[in-house]
Amino acid sequence: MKLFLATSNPGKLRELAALADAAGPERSRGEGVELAPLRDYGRLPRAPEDDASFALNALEKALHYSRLAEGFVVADDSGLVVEALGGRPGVHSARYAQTGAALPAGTAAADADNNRQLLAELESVPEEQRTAHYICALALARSDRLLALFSDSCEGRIVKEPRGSSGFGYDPLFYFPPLGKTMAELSLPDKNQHSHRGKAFRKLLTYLTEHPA
Ligand code: ITT
Repeated sequence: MKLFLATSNPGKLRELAALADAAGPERSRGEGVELAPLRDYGRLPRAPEDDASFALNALEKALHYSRLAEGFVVADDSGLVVEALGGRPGVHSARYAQTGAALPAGTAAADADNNRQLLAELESVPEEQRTAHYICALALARSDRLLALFSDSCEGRIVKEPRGSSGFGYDPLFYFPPLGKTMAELSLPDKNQHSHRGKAFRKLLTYLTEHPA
């Protein structure tokens, strides 16, 4: 079964592709799940992404691209929620640095800019109050019809200096206590085993097994 991924984020694509490979054919009635980037994604009109929740954004994205492309479309909306910051960056995780002083107006936020912004905002926050979690919402749609929504989270803490070079986004700052490492110090299979995205994707696989096309 083929699923088209509506994302421009190479980190998400890498992780989701590895998750589909790891699932193997036995997870979906002998067919296997094949993921492919949405054709001509860069040339399609962008989906609105201005909702107040990850779930609504994922649903909007999946629905939008399912109108423009053939087949099953999966959209991922995800981000980092930091308790001491009242839930920020939240749904604005990809462009967090644009909201602060770290970037001149109109400049796209890179991961390093976002991480700098996060460290600056948490500068005076003590370790025990630096709790955070990642959230991932995955929506499945086809031909202008929403089929399902899956979401999950992953709990951690924001460290004071970046560590590790794997992963993407906030991973060098996101410490995962059960493994004693930041997400950027984990191998891809280890991150996928514990991450918000890995857990949400496995729910999607279970759904596909139970609802064969
Ligand atoms: P698409 O909308 O094209 O999928 P995007 O990067 O704009 O790409 P989002 O709006 O969902 O996607 O924002 C996700 C941001 O949240 C991402 O850019 C990271 O900054 C952060 N994020 C999400 N999952 C993460 C993860 O597993 N590790 C680190 N950062 C993550």
